[in-house]
Amino acid sequence: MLTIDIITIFPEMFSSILDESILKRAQEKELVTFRVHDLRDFTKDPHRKVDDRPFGGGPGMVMTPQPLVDAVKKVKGRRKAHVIYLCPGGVTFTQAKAKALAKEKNIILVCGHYEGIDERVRETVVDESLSIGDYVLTGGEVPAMVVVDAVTRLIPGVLGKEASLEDESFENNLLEYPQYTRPANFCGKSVPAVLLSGNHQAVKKWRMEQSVLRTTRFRPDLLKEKKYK
Ligand code: 4FV
Repeated sequence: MLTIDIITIFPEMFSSILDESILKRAQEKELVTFRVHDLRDFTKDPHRKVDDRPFGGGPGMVMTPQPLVDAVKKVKGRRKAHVIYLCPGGVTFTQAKAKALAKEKNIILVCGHYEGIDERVRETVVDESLSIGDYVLTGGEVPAMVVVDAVTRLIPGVLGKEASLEDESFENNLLEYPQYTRPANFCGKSVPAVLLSGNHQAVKKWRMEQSVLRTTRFRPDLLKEKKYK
């Protein structure tokens, strides 16, 4: 079973997403364990401080190494765990990375804040830095939630049988085909006839064509990575 530990100065931010819907049920089905840790519980600073001014001057504050390093070591204990720091400078998080992480036994997510963390934390306890995209957020909590959600739903048994992981976006580096549901006619807009034909072969062919068309139009970069030349 996968255990995901999260180290943050805002532990309460996670209560909402971890105690709802699919993530909640995944815990109830003992398919995954989430543990959220308050970084301030690990600081030796008498005022529970976890940040300080940057050496070399400049704006903002930097997260000090002691609380982060001690927190990761304590949370890890004697277990083998994959430690991830969320930051804009990290490797871009993708579906392929989510699939790889879903096979791990223990993941520790480190959430930064302010201008980031003391570099010696990376050198000491971080295995990998991940970014959810080329923009700057106020903290690593939202990126950590993105990773938790994308990874947990890939754990076998988390998504019910009705949900298929087979032909969703980024499978085969293709965007997903258009979806339709009742009513067949909505505000004068109908549904592509092939989807009402009952001809599964024709539906499968149409969906692949739509996926390639959409990917070509909206994400040609994905095709470059794939053999659909
Ligand atoms: C981020 C991202 C991100 C940067 C300063 C937290 C913030 C603050 N993390 N993907 N994009 N982090 O913007 O992962 O420390």
